[in-house]
Amino acid sequence: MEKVTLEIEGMTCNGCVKSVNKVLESLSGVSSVHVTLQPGEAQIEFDPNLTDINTLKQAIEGAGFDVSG
Ligand code: 9UX
Repeated sequence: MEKVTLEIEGMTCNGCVKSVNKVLESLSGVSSVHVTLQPGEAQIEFDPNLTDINTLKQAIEGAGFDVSG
């Protein structure tokens, strides 16, 4: 498993946090997700054979947020 922390812009409430959690958990290859509002970020554990950081970023952006790091 590989771990990454992505900085997320645009989450303003816990509903947003839940949305981001949900889209990330639904991706194949993602084994653990921890999203926080303050700071706005997601800590993700994933299998690099099944997914990659770009896919994770695109899922977050598809949910309506910006990934800055
Ligand atoms: Mo709360 Mo976050 O209504 O969009 S989910 S601001």
